Amino acid sequence: MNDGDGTPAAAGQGRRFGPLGTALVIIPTYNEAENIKAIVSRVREAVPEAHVLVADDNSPDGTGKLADELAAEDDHVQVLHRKGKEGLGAAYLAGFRWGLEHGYGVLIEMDADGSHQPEELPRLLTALKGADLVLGSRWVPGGRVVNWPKSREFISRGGSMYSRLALDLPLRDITGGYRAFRRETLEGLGLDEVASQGYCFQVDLARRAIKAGYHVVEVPITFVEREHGDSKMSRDILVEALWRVTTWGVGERVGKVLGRDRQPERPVDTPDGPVRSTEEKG
Ligand SMILES: Nc1nc2c(ncn2[C@@H]2O[C@H](COP(=O)(O)OP(=O)(O)OP(=O)(O)O)[C@@H](O)[C@H]2O)c(=O)[nH]1
Ligand SMILES: [Mg+2]
Repeated sequence: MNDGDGTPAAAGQGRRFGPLGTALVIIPTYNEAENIKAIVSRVREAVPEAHVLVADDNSPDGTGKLADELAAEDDHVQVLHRKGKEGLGAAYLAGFRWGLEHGYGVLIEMDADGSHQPEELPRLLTALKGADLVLGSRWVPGGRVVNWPKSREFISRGGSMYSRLALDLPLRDITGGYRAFRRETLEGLGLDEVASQGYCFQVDLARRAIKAGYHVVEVPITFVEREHGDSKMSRDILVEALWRVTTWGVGERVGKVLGRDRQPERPVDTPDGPVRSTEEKG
């Protein structure tokens, strides 16, 4: 399921995937005034046909206003102004809903701080032609991080490894936030129930995609540490993620022992593209 170089393998082989449609790059922002203009212009250059949605939580440093200026000059740029800081997960969920309502075929997660390089977007999109979900991955062969202290790398690698084991997921980078979803995949994940706090958000989306039987591919990326602005990562976010992942893992194991384990829903191909097929329907 996870071949590391973006080529379809295992679960995806033999499946026909529908055309991708227009892509929307969603960039959540909180105090990214130093970064927003550069990141949007890099996205526009790397994938000129894609649209950009900046999801700003009323940043005190005026990021939202700068984004408005970009939107006024460019009809491929939109801004979603949110009332106040509610966390990255909530901003993405609002961005996903906006993108689905507006008919986009691909929804992409990307940080504003330059850690996710827009120049790698074409590779993610190429991989998505043969997948339901593509994860930009630091921890598959060819993936790497630039300018990260060893301590940060240890926490990130450890967090992914712990999630992989606790949740039995065949993925190397489970907490990463550079991702491309087909719209049908997001529609099938049950966004209303996704845990929206901190790193749990990314783990929960990946977990739901695998459990639902979607074909998830990891593509190596070079993750670059932010140069400008402040990190929003905190100890509380890490502790909460650890607690949630443990709770999910224990819940799944207890479910298995009690025989409550459900078969995964599997997408089946039709001439119109992948469609959900569920046990209950039959
Ligand atoms: N809308 C919104 N965006 C947020 C919020 N928290 C973080 N973000 C954005 O989410 C992205 C990732 O946040 P970062 O602070 O870079 O988190 P990180 O990558 O784990 O940490 P560093 O790279 O060390 O800063 C950035 O674009 C942030 O501006 C929030 O509460 N609301
Ligand atoms: Mg960052």
